[in-house]
Amino acid sequence: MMKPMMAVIVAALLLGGAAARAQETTLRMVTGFPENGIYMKHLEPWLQRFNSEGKGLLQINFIGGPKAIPTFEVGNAVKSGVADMAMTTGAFYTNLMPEADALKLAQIPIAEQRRNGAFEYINKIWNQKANMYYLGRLVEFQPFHIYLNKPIDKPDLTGLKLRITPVYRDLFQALGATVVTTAPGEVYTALERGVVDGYGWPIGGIFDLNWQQHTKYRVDPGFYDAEVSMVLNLDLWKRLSDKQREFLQRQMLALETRNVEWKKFAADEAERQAQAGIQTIRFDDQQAKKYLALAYEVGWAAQLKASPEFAPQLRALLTGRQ
Ligand code: 173
Repeated sequence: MMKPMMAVIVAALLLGGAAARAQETTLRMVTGFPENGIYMKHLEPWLQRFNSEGKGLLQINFIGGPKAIPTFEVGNAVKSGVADMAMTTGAFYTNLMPEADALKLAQIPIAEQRRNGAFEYINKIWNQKANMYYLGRLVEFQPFHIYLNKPIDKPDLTGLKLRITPVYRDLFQALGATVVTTAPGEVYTALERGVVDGYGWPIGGIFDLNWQQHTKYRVDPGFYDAEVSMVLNLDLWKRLSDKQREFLQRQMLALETRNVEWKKFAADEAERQAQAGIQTIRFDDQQAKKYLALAYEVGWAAQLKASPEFAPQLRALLTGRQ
């Protein structure tokens, strides 16, 4: 028989242990981007720190990339709760809500979006239409570019077939291209087989899957701003304790302070592309101005058409122009 005092201590330990375990929640995270790509690399030190500081409270278990859940299914997985959390981009879940693709059109940084009401408005839409809580944005300052294997001398893509996601569709089609949508994981094969003459991608990351081997030109200037964000299943968000939510938000803010790193990365990647023999096709000032104006014009026109309810306010908030 245990002595009474001993029994009390043992009971306290058991209860304490059970309580601590009950409080710790593990978030199963997936990504729509390649597992060994730059975005996962950027995230790795954050994940380590998150899990060491979050012991007993909140943990993240990285399940995997597109092999676990295909790129364009990641949004559905978070919406339904098959996954708890995802690092992905809006273009990968326009099947849930066309508004998802609007974040690429932001012309003010996420830090400002958190101050001017954009962040709350994004959450209003994301909650309602995708059963997601929008946690924050971990990629900024990464404009998109056209990468080609055939030269052009003006903003005209007539006769070219390009790999896209919804990010690039309206612009590339407005410039006369034929388009084919693929996940990042299928770009290399499409280039190698000559199925496409080029692709859209941000300034950084083309080396991750060896696309430089089949890339002759990059077109400047870049347009929009690549958005990669963290989203969470909304039911799960509601189930978390205040303490867990605060911790998660604090970690997200810490991650966002590292977004400035992408500026240097952009410059480094442009240099690396030049080293790899990729030539730059640069529109002259007048062409560039028209090209960028067209990019935003067709981008917002598509948003206004697909989402008359939310696009006007989203545009005001994301561009900082009322
Ligand atoms: O796959 C893509 O080209 C794409 O849509 C995207 C979006 C954000 C960052 C990188 C790629």
